[in-house]
Amino acid sequence: MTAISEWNERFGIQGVAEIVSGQGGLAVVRVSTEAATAEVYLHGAQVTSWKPTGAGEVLFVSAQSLFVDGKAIRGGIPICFPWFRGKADDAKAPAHGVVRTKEWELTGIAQEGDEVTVTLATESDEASRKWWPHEFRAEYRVRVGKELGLALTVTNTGGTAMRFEEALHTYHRVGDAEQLRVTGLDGTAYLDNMDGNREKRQAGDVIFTAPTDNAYLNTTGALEVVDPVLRRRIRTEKGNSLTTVVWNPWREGAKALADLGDDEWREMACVEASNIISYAVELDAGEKHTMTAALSVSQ
Ligand code: TA6
Repeated sequence: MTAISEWNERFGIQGVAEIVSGQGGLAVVRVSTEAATAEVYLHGAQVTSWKPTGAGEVLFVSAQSLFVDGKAIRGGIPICFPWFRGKADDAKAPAHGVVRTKEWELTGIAQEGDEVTVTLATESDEASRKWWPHEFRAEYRVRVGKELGLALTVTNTGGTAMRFEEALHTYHRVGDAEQLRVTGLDGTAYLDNMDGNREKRQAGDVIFTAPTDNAYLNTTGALEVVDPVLRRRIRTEKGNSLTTVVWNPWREGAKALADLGDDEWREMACVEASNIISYAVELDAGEKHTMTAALSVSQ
């Protein structure tokens, strides 16, 4: 485990990007420029805060979240890989894969004008091989500015083909989940995970009236979380992502999650650029794939 002082020596940019000890003593990159501030934990390469100048916090993190090695942070942008939700062929495997619960390596911090790009990487290891027999390298670029640009590149470093699911499981901070709507999915087929993954078709915008866990299929379009309470729209433009997941646990789901406050379901909505289920990615040996998502905020 690299000491925080060493990370700073290698990559810190005084007054712009510093690595400090964050919650639970976990290392976090704190970025601050004219355009925005942000926090990126090495744990899970998880962005936990992004505030474009003039806008409030865009991401939700639970007050009950754990910040512990081996556990997932509840909020921000967890990276799900190489499977989504439970592992189809192994109920004992950790949900959402193996990279959100471990420390990634910080591989660079670069400033260009009022934008700062933080890069991190992780690779297959003994822990990942326990659940998944493939060799991979995952590289993540986080571009912090007026927009938040995310790029997850997965390389098959093994000798055989591999198939994986991936998601940027973005928790949007919202004023009231009961009053917002998600646009960009009208007419799209989806699998309803609250109803045995029955296939349905979206009519109009997504509004939350109950526990919602939908996987929208074969959709590449941009999405907007339209929030009348915070009077803002959070837009997501996706790249190389063929599915979108929309989730809110509602009252019941929040009660069932130890690391989410009973009333916090109201303050969050997950809209997730992803490639899951029948749109999982297949890579031959040596091949790589990049999925991107760019977030922006408007009134
Ligand atoms: O993205 C929606 C979802 O897959 C739901 O099924 C729900 O389980 C949620 O993720 C949270 O998963 P987690 O493992 O972080 O509790």
